[in-house]
Amino acid sequence: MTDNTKKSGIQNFTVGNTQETWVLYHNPFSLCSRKVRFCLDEYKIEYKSEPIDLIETGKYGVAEKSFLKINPEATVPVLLFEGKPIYESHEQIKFLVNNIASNTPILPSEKSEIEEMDYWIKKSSLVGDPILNQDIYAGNCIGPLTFPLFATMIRYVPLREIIKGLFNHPKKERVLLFLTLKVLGLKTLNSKKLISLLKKSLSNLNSHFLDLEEHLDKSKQMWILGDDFSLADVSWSVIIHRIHECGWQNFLLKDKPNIKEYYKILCARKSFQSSVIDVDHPLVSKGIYDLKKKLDEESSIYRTYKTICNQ
Ligand SMILES: N[C@@H](CCC(=O)N[C@@H](CS)C(=O)NCC(=O)O)C(=O)O
Repeated sequence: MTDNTKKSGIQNFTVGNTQETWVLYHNPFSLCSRKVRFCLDEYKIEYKSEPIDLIETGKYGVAEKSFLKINPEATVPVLLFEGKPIYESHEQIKFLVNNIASNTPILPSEKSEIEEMDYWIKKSSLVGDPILNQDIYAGNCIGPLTFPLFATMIRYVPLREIIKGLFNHPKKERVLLFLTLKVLGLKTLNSKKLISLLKKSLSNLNSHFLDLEEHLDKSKQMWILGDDFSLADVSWSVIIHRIHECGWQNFLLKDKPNIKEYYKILCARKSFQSSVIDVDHPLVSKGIYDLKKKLDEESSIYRTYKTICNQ
């Protein structure tokens, strides 16, 4: 898959002198980290876990000097293979399945199935600037649609930790967003500019979901590629999960019975539970609880959701 980020895939330098075959730098809340953890658990690959904080989970671990040496872009996940970093989660999951010994084949046997799998992986990826190319990548719609949850989580993070990002984080616009969310909370989303960004993200994600709904409806099978679970399912699962965390499911999935059923089956999968559902963080739980309460009470954020969804 080509993308417009500077570097992706395996790099030609080594980090530290790790003896481990696989090391994952990741965060409990990060969507792309969840994707790679799901892949590792699904295919029972042993790895060394290196948790890194995002500001949403308390501090800018991604902007610390030691981590910037591993990924100057200041993002997780980063997967190391024999000490060499692999960038971009869609590259990491493919690299993983191509480089492990397995008794049962992981990749589909037919070329056409591999192409189909790649189509669904690409469609669900988060590539480059998350507010661009949302019509190509469903993953790029997710950042803006997570703003409400960012707002409820960041309440619990000390202001000084966010300010530190102004000095050491390479992407200052991200820091400024979190500063605004910290100061204004959910009211940030009352701005016309943000409402129009969220409308665009929601409408783009809805189109991607309609494609998936139609595909699942036609195939009448359990997984995206049919009877066999694949990386396409790994990649879509975390998007549908995030939609539920942020309370968009009542708007986005109400007319999509096949995705709802598909997600139920995903949630029953042990590897999804161990790598995503059960990987808890106190600030994630608090943020989800607070946002859900506000939506259930039909307070002003609920009305903002309705405006965004044109309801
Ligand atoms: N395209 C990248 C996206 C990585 C990314 O944006 N990660 C987010 C968390 S999901 C991050 O680390 N953000 C750090 C920050 O914004 O400070 C991938 O697929 O791995």
